[in-house]
Amino acid sequence: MSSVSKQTYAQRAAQHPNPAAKALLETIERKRTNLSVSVDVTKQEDFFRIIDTVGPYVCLLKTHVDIIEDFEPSVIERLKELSQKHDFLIFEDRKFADIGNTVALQYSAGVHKIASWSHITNAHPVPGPSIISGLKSVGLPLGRGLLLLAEMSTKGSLATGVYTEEAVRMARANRDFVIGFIAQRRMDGVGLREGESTPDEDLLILTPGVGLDTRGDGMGQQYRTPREVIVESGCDVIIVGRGIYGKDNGANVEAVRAQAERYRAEGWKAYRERVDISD
Ligand code: 6AU
Repeated sequence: MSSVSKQTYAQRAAQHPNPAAKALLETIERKRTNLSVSVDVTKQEDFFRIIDTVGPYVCLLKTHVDIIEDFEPSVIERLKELSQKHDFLIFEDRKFADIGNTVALQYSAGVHKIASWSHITNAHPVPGPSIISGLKSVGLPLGRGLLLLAEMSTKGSLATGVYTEEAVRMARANRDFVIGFIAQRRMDGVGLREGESTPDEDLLILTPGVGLDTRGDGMGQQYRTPREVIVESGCDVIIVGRGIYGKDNGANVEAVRAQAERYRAEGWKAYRERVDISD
């Protein structure tokens, strides 16, 4: 496995040029957690209860704000307060996928004004490099970071082969703003052309499709364990949703806390195994 995956999060934080990636790596190291919880619930009450419970255990809190039925601008203010209180970054999982001009508007404006509060967001590379230019025109001046979906966790995903390679090339050409990928494995060396090398490249891998108790959800999602993801595939952050808040929108606070602690511990243990920290 590549040298970056053998480095500690702290070593990588010290070298990373993008402020959002640097802050994420520093947060991971400070809180000793590579867990990101995905809070995919539709009511403010459930959303904030889960966030306040998992907050101490996460480096990054992932949202889909467009599924909140009782959304109002104060949701963002509360989310920002909780991010301060618990010391985590925010990742709005918007999966932009349109032409540059449209995504710039979707990112900066509308009801949600994502760029103004979300440290990290993501995009499908399907439109080509112009999607990065559009998002970058908004996000770079704000110190934000972008993840490209180079692969997906779902059965039958079309994001494979040449598509994945081209996604990595697009990221390499925009390393000031593209901080890494949503993917299932490390991308170091993927898409390199004859004679090309990228020794100092640090593109982060954030990986959904993580679960300890089940292998799928009956709707195409596929789960692997934190160890498979972090040690065997060399990824950096595990993204866990239903594995933590369960089937009842996280109604049982103690159960949510216990699962968050469990995934944090598994993710951190796997990281220590990968970088060979034994103390
Ligand atoms: O753990 P789950 O299955 O409850 O939730 C997984 C979360 C969901 C998905 O929208 C998201 O991760 N996701 C993504 C992301 C993060 O972009 C990509 C992907 O390939 N698979 C996936 O599940 O909020």
